[in-house]
This record gives sequence, structure tokens and C-alpha cells, in this order.
Amino acid sequence: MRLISSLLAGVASLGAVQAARVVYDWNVTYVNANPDNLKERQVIGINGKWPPPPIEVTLGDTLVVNLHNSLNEPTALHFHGQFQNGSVWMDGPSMVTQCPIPPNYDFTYEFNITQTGTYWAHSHYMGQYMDGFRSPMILHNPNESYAYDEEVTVTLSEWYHDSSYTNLATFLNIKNPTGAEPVPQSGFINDSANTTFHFKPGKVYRLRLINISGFSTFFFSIDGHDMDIIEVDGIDTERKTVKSLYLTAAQRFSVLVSTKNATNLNYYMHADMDTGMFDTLPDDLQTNLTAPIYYDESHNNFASSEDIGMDSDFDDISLVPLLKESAVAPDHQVNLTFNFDVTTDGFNRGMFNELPYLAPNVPTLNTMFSMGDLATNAAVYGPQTIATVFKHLDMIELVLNNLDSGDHPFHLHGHVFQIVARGDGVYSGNTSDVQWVNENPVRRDTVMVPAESFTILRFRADNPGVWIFHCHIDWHLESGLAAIFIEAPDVAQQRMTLPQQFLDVCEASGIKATGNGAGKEGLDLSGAPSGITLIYDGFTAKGKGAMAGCILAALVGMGTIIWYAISDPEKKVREMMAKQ
Ligand code: CU1
Ligand code: CU1
Ligand code: CU1
Ligand code: CU1
Repeated sequence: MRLISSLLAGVASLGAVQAARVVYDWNVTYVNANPDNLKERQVIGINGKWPPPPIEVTLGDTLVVNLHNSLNEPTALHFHGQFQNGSVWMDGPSMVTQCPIPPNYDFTYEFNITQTGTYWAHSHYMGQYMDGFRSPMILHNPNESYAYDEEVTVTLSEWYHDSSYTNLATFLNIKNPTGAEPVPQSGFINDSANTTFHFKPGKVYRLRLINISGFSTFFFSIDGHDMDIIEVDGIDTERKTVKSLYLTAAQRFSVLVSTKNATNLNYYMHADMDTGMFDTLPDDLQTNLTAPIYYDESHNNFASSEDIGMDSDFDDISLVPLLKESAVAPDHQVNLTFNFDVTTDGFNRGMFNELPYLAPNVPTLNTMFSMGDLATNAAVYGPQTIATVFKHLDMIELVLNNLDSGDHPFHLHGHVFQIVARGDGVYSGNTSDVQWVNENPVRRDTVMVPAESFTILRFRADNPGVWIFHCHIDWHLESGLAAIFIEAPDVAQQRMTLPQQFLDVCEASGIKATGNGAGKEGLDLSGAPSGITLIYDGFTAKGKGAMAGCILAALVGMGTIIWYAISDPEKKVREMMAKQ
């Protein structure tokens, strides 16, 4: 439902283009849907319909989303890839920049569009976006870098027959000590098993590819057609011709495709799931998705398949942004080594530096705004928020060491980062051991860190506020693979005030809107979520895999497994309901 309710005066820098106030009225509702023609299930849609409608705005516009939560569970909406510079509270992640929006409550997201390209909006409350609450978000540029005749949005997604709550309860479970993720039942191109496309001959199409999955990576190609990459995660790039590419959960590309002059053949679009991510591969799971692209629907002559799927040699590090930014030496380095292991609550969890993220009692942004000078002390945010404080305008270097045998797509809110180096194993710290990309490295907001390897990222701490950094595999985020960056809290406090709406929504949710991570004053952090840690046997946390089962059995026997609210989504929802 798009309503341009009023036109504002033209923004000077946009010349004749009129900046609009673009208003979406979104009633978040349960809807029954059967998009894979296999099972009807309850999904989350907008205004009684699923899939949710795309958001389309233009650089300079003000986007307003009036949200009403008609679910019987809380929600929160994130606009993936938006810098939100000066409006950090509009970022969306529950208990990071806001309290969740309780059932039967109105909440408005409003911010200026300062970027262009291909994005998406999704729930940032527990696993909710995998229940269908996600949609493309297209930011048009009145002066696009490339010319094209038509544009088409192509979303890729996996689909589960069970709700995310059910799947989370199975995933975060003492009976799942290896951390096997729920394997989807289906996959979609544009939210349907029956999507078709039509190409007009002799044209240039811009395909906006968005992986809106919560788990799956896809390899993408089109039979008989090259693709020229021109955009990666909202950053316009030099044209780069590829036969195939991959997109992890949350990654986007725009590609230009020149269509044939002849219409005697039709072609298939291919989106192949990276099956290496699945612990089990059900016989009936269709992992290689296709959608016909018709030049002429009156015949069924299709070009032969050129699909190479997972044999693709695509590498995003070779992409070159149009707007040049060279790598510069960092002022501050943060080492985030991550792995998965069974923790003291009996669950297999993802964690940075041996500590899983646990949401605090007060949203971290509220803590930052309410704790005065203590806001520059990382301890104030709570013992397991994995908080790090950055100084304003420092160049931050993130060293990501992946000790796990799986690939993980990491996403930083509020920024794009440069991918400056990668290598096998763990980064030694010796800069001469790695090949650096110094000249204009690729910038994006979500990066895949392959198994047992490291990736080094850099970004400027030029966005005062609170930004979550996490694996965009939603199962892993919920298990604790997240960290919080507190960026220039002193500057944020000077420049900004948390709008009243963000205090009110906490009160409505029965959550404290001020105070430290425990909801208390000063550095009294008693009662803050903590204590879910690695199981240490002797001197080291390593090499205890075989032991975990026995320890778990003992813990269960003693009845000491503690179900923390974050670990038990249904309990959390029940508690929220009880407060209504
Ligand atoms: Cu995001
Ligand atoms: Cu996202
Ligand atoms: Cu992950
Ligand atoms: Cu996020």
C-alpha cells in the first residue's frame, strides 16, 4: 500500500527531482499460504496478504512505515543496509536499538533515504523473518550509474513448513548437541514455486537479486546469458561479466542482462542451494530451483542447461566500487574469533571469542543514551552483549577467524565495510603473511567467511550509535553469534536524543527503557543475562566433544538445565502475552 501523502520541497542537490514523503501503512498479520504447493501454513504477511509488498523509494525521500502489530507475538522491523546516520533508533533489531513492539501496538519507522540500490526489510525479532515477514526494498537513484531498459526484482529464499518458533526449539535443544540447523522443505524464486519471467528481445534488463533467506546460500545463473554485475549490497561497481554468482543470506547484486534479438528459444534461470550447508539432505528437497524466462510463450523450446551450480568460481573480492576508497591503516583492531560449541545450558551455540551473545534487560541503545559518562565503558551494556566501544571516526579493523567447518555470512548494521584481506586458518597477526587489497577494495554490508579461514574488514566509525554485527544465518544469530559495536557514544549523546516513542514501546512491553544492561544504575549488573558459557573441562575448552554427552546427561539428571528466556522463544512469547 503505497501512498505519497505529501510532497516536500525539492532537495537542492537533487535538482528538479521532488523528494517525497512515502508512507506505507502496514498491518502485520497472520496469513495462511501454500507457496510450495506442498503444505499450507500460517505465515506473517502485511494487510492480510503474503508475500509482503516491496518498499520502493527514491534517494532523498522520507520513508514512513506505520506498523500495527496484529500478531499475538512481539515484532520489530529492520531495514537491511540502511546507515540510519542520525536515526540509529530506527534500525530495528529487538533489544539492540529498541524494545520489541508488543501485540496490538502501533509503531512508526521514519527516516530519510540517503542511499541507493537494492536492499530488503525484515523482522529483527527472533526467527520471525523466516515466517515470511521480509520484503524487497528498492532505493532508486534519479541519476543511475548505468543505463537499462527494464528492471526486475528477483528474490531467492528457502521455505520451512514449521514455524520459526518450532524450528528454534528443535535447534536450540539439548537433543541437538551438534547444532544441526533445520533443513528447509523448499526454495523459491520470487516467493513461489511457479515463478515465470518474460524478456523482451533486444533490451537491457537490470535484475536486482536479493537472497532473503534465513539460512541458505544460492548459486545463480541464466542459461545462454552473461550477467554484468553493477551493484553489490547498494554499492555501484565497475561492470564485471560473470556466468554465475553466489548470494549468501542477506546479500544482494544487481546485474545487467542484454536480451537476445531472436525469440525462437526460451531460457531457464537457475538458483541452486549450497547443499554443503545442510547437515542432512532430504531426498524430496528440490535444491536446484529453476524459473522459465520466456521470450515467446507460444512455444516450449528451451536452450540447453549451462548450470554449473556449486562449481561456480565466483569471488566477490574481485569487484571494484565505482566510488573509489582506498584502504587506510586502522586505528583500532578487533579480533572476533568464532566457533560453535555446547554451552552450560546444554545447547550448541555460536559465539565470538568463546562467549555467546545474550540479549540484555534494556536495549543497548537505551543504555547508551541513559548512562551518561558510563556509556563509554563497555561493561555497562551487560556481561554477554559482546560490546566494544569505538572512538568517533576511528578506522576499525575487524579480524574474523572462522574456526567452524561451515561458511558464515556476517552482516554489520549501519555501515558498509571494505574486505581488505582473506586467508586460510587463523590470522597470525603478521601483516606480511597476507595478501592485502589496498586499492579500492570491495565494500558491502554482508560478507561470507568460508570455513576454517579468516577475513579482515575495515570501516570508519563515522556513525554514532549502537550497531549489531552478526551471522545472518538466523539460527546462528539466535544461538548467540552476535556482537554489539558502541560507536562514539559521547558524540551520540551530544547530538541526539532518543525519541519518546522508543521509551513508550519499552513501557508497553514491560521492559525497562533506561539503565544499564541489567536495568540498574551505575555498574551494578546483577541480574543481567549471563552465565551461559563454554563447558570447561580442566584447563581448556577444546577437545571435549566426546564428553559433552555425559556432562549433558548429568546436568539433565540433576535438573539444572536453566531455560533462559532467550533460549525458549515460546516461553518469551507466553510471558509477553501474559502482560497484555
Ligand atoms: Cu542489517
Ligand atoms: Cu538483514
Ligand atoms: Cu553462521
Ligand atoms: Cu541484523
